[in-house]
Amino acid sequence: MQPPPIALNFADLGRRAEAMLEELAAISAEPDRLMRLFLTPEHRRAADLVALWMREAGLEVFEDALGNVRGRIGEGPRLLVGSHIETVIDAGRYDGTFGVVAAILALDELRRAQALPKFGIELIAFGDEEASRFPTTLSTSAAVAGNFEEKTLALADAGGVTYAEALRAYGKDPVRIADAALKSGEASAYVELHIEQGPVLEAENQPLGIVTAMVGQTRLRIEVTGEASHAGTVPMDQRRDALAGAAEMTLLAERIGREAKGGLVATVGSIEAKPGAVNIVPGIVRFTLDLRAAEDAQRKAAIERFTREAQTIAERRRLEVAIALTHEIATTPCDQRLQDQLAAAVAAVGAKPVRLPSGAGHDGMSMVKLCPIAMLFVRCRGGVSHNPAEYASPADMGLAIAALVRFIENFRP
Ligand code: HGY
Ligand code: MN
Ligand code: MN
Repeated sequence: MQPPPIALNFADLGRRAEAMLEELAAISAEPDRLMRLFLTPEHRRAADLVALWMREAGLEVFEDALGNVRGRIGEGPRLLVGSHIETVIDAGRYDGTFGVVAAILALDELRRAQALPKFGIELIAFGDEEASRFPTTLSTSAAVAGNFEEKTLALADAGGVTYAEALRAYGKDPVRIADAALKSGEASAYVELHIEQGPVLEAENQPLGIVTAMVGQTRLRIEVTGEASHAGTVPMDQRRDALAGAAEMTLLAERIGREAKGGLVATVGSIEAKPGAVNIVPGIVRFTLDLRAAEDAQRKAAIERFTREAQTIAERRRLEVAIALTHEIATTPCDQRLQDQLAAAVAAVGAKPVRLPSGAGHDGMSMVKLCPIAMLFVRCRGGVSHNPAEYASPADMGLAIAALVRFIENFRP
C-alpha cells in the first residue's frame, strides 16, 4: 500500500534553496566574481559545507578519492541524485549547485516526515563537470561510473599543476580512484535537477521541464603556428600572422554553425596569442572549439569540414595548424520510463510536464554507463547561464524540489 504523499510547503523549499545557494555563492577564489575550481581551497570549503548539510539531513557522508561528496541513506541498490559544485569562471550561483541543494532539501523533507523510501539513496556532489581547471570534463562522475581514464591524471592546469598533483594536494590518493566506482547493480538510477540554461521553459511559460536527451559534444584544441615578426617593418603580404589565421578559422566555425540545420552550435570560447605584444605579429595562437549537435553524424561531419577547411586556410597563409581532440561524447538519451516518472511527479505538483533536449552537457552523460538517467530542468531567467546574471526564482526552485520529492515517493527502478 503506497503511503500518502507528504505535505510540502513549496515556497518554503524555494526560500531554503535560495539561502543555501547564497551561502555557497560566497565561496569563491575571487571577491568580485564566482570562481570555484576543482580541487582548490574553494572546492574544499564548498565540499565541507555540502557535507554538513548532508549530515544535517540525516545522511551518512564520505568523500571519495576524487573529492566527490557522497551522502547515503538506506540499503540495497541506490537511487543516485546529484550534480556538481565546482563552477565555471565568473559563474552564476545556480549551475550545478541547485541540483545538490535540491537533493539535500528533498531528502530532508522525507526524513522529517518519516517517509524515507525503502530503497537506498545516495546524494553526490561532483567536482569536475565544467572543465574549468583541467582540459577534461565529467571526470569525477566517470570515476563513480567506473570509467575514469588514467591519462586524465597527467593533464595539467594553466599553472602546470597536474590532475594527480592537485588530487594529492587536496589530500586524495590517485591509487584509490577505483574505489570510488559503484558496481553495476549498486545503482538503480541517476536523476539530476539543474537550471535549464536555455530559453525554452521561459518561452513556454513553464517552470519545469523533463530532459529527453543531452546533445553530443566535440571539443578541440587548435594551435596555429606562423612567424613572430615586427609589426612595423614586415609588409602585409610577407607576414605569417597566426592570429589572423586563427580569426579566419573562428569565422569558419561560426559559418559552419550558422549554415547547419537542427540546432548545431559551434563556439570558440578561448584564444591566446603569443608572444602577445602590441608591436609583434603573433607567431603562435592557441584556441578552443566546442561543437554540439543533436545528431552525432552531423556533428562529426561538421568537425571534418572544420578540420579540412582550417588546413586550407593555413596553407593559403603559409601557417601550420595542429588540431587535438580534447573531449568527445555522443548524444545521450534519458531513460524513457524515468522521464515518464518525472512527468508524473511534475504533474503532481501542478506543473505541465514539458519535455526538451539539453544543449548543455551534464554528469548524467557519465552516469548513463552505470544506470538509467533522468534530468529535471527548472526555468532560468532569459535562459542566461555561465554568467553571474543567471537566476532561477525561489517559486520555481520550490516546485522542482517538490517534484523531486514526488518522484522519490513514487520511484520504480
Ligand atoms: O558545457 C556544458 O555543457 C556544461 O555546462 N558544462
Ligand atoms: Mn552544470
Ligand atoms: Mn555549466
